[in-house]
Order: sequence, then structure tokens, then C-alpha cells
Amino acid sequence: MKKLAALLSLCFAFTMANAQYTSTNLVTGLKYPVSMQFAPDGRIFLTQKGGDGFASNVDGQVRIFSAAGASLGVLWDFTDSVETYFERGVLGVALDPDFDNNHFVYVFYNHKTPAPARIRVVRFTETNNAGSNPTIIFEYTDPFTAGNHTGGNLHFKPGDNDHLYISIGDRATQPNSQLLTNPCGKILRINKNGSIPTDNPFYDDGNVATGNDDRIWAYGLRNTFDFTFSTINDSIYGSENGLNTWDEVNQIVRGGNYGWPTCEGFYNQGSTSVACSMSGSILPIDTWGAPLPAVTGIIVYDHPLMPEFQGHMLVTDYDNGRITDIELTGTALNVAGTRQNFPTIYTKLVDIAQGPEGCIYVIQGGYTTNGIIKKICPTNMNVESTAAALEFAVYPNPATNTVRIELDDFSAGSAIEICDLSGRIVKRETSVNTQMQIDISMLSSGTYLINVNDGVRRGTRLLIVE
Ligand SMILES: [Ca+2]
Ligand SMILES: [Ca+2]
Ligand SMILES: [Ca+2]
Repeated sequence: MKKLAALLSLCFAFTMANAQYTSTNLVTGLKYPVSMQFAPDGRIFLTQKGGDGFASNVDGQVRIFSAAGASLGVLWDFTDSVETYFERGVLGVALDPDFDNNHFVYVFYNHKTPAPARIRVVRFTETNNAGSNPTIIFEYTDPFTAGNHTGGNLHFKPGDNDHLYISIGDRATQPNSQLLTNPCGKILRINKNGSIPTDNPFYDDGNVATGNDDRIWAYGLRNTFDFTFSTINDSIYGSENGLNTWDEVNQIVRGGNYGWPTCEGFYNQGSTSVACSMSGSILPIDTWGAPLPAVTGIIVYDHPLMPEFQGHMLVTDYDNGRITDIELTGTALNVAGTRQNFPTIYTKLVDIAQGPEGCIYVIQGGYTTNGIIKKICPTNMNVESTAAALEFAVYPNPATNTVRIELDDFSAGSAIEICDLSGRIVKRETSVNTQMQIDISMLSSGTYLINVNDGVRRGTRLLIVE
């Protein structure tokens, strides 16, 4: 029954979807938050990079919140060892694809104490909202002292239980991006136990110190702050922070070279007119010109709650606080289609996620001690709970080819929608009388929901199609 109630809610959310959204503050008072990840049980794991941005290293933590926003605990406090200067700190968090069984949580952080400075990914085992058994699965002794361009996100590819992908920026040293001998300016791919997959594109001897850094998956990136896997195809989509002229989003493929530092956007570095001259490099799928917005989090939305975003790339930015909505088109979903700004403007967005119920979550963060997780849902998502009931009859039921719905007093102009059990609207009509005959010959056999909404009242009936 609970499941049916959820489906009814989903179907009504469609009914009411009219591009009106409500943002609520789910969690406030976050200190320098950077990224978040949902657990299968709905909890939110969130990184706080630590420090005041430039000096001390307090509050460098991975925190855990309930789906309702209650603080449940601290997975790990990195205060004693983290380097938090500028863009460094506790940055990325990923949950093992088999989290329900192993409770493994992976965290990207910049290590300072004891020296030398290192970029690390550490795996913890979560129990009752606390971490234990820290195990280093990735480490790079970082000779670059710049505070910026660390990248810092971690993701597993849906459907692949074994490989962890890591983004590291060029460490503010441009030539790094084209060098296959270090991990900077790259997307890396490792086995989740820390070993190196032999099918990586630049794998030579399995030793990162000789020949190629065998962990490299893609290169020529400047600072891919975040990336995501589409659930619709198997590509990585990554946000890319340009220098002064173009921010980018890239569709990142195995072994790809994304052009930095020769190219920025579709052009040579710093240009708005001279086409990218690096042969073999892969151009971005979309760009933003100056003043650069500083693109941050990125998802490809895939949930029936907000069909207007289905299959779209949603990209947050720091400087404008906007969410850019980019339609992916073409059979490979690799071409940017219509692009528009989400209607609400926030401030300093650093990450975006899709919640289990299909709402969009963003982090308002940066160098602040009052960071916020905002939850963005359709404004009318829960309206059905307060609307008056509308009674109507459906017959015959089960039905084949046509079905009639009838009600004593439902007015002309009522919206009638038939949804399948995934929440997708398969038929939409507007009533012209108190009786309606609806052609359902195109529907395959199965169970559907019929919603009728006369503007004030709503009702739902099950429909069996034979
Ligand atoms: Ca090697
Ligand atoms: Ca590029
Ligand atoms: Ca993210």
C-alpha cells in the first residue's frame, strides 16, 4: 500500500508539474562544505573541506545527515592531518556500490601532517554513522605547492562495482595536463582496493613511477572540479574550470585528451576566435564565456519526478550561483541541445545531487561557516495530500481498447491523465462532458492509474488494461 501511495504521489507530481519549484533549507550551518553523496538508505554524506579557507584546519570532516536533515554523526575528523589552504581540504566522498553490505566510504583529501604533502583517497568502514579502519587506497606525493586546482571528486560508475574514478586538477602547473607521467590534470581510474586496472588506456608496467602513470583514464584537463556518469549512456560528464576565457563541460572518454593548456573552450588558450589547434584533442560539449562562472557540480538527471529535466545535464556554478540546464541530444547524448538557466538563483553553489525521490539537492558553500544543503522540489509535489477527493467511476475495468470514466458533477475542462506504474503519463485528455470515452487501444496490457483533476479536487483509480 505504501508503494502504491508513492506511485500516486509520483503521478500527481506529473499532473502538477508546471516549472514551479520550491527550495527549502535542509541543513544549515555547514562549514566550508564541498560535496555530498546519497547512501542507498537516504542518508547524506557530506564533506567539509576544513579551515577558514586559508589558514587553520578545523572542521575538516565527513558528516552524515538523515534524509530529513538531522545531523547523525561525523564519519571522520581530519583536523589533525588535513591541508586546507585555498581549494585543498576534505573534498570528495563516494560510497561503495556495495555499500549496503560492506559500508565502505571513500574520501579524497589533501594530507599535510606528517609531511610530505600528499593527495589521498582513504577508505573507511561506516558503522552507526562513524568511520573506522582507515585504509589508504590512493596516494600521490604532491610536489606542487599551489593551493588551487586539486580537483577532488570521486565517483563510481553505475553498474560497475569495481572501479573508482578520481579527478585531480593541474595543480596550477599547466604542463602537467599533457604529461602522462603524473596524475595532475587528469581523470584517474583505479580498482577500489587501490590496485591498478590493467585495461587502463595508458597502462604500461603497473608502476606509477616508471613510464606512464598507469592510473590515467583521460588527460588534458585543467581542473575538472566534479564529474558524473550518465545513467543513460556510459560516458563521464565533467565540469572544467577555464583560466579566463572559457569554462567547459566535457564528455570524457577512455584515453581522451581534452586540450589543456593549448586549448580553452573551442579555441586556443585565451582566444575567442582562433580555433583549438591541438590535433587529436577533444573539444568540450558546451562552454561559458567571460566572466567565467566557475562551474562546479554536475549531474545527468534521471528521474520521473521532474520530466522536464529527464536526460538533461544540470551544472552548478560558484560565481553566479546558478544551475544551468543543458539538454543532451543526439543518439549518443553527446551534443548540447537547448540550454537555459534554472529559474532560481542561489549563491556559491559547489555541488548538485539527485535525491532518491527525484528532488534536486545543491550545496551553497565555499568559504563560509553557514553553508546550506538546499532541497529543490516541484512546488506542487505534495498538493494531493490537501486536495479534496474527487469521486469518479471507471468502466469497464479491466478494459480493452476503450474505457469510460463518469462522474456526476465533474466539470468540463478537467484534466484526465493515465500513468503507467513508473509514473510516466501515457495518455492525456481534457474532459468535455461528465462522461468521457477514452481510446486506450495504444496501451499494452498492464496496470495503470487514472487521475482526474478539476482544478480543486483530485481523484485516482486503478485501471487494468487487457
Ligand atoms: Ca607505469
Ligand atoms: Ca578542454
Ligand atoms: Ca558531485
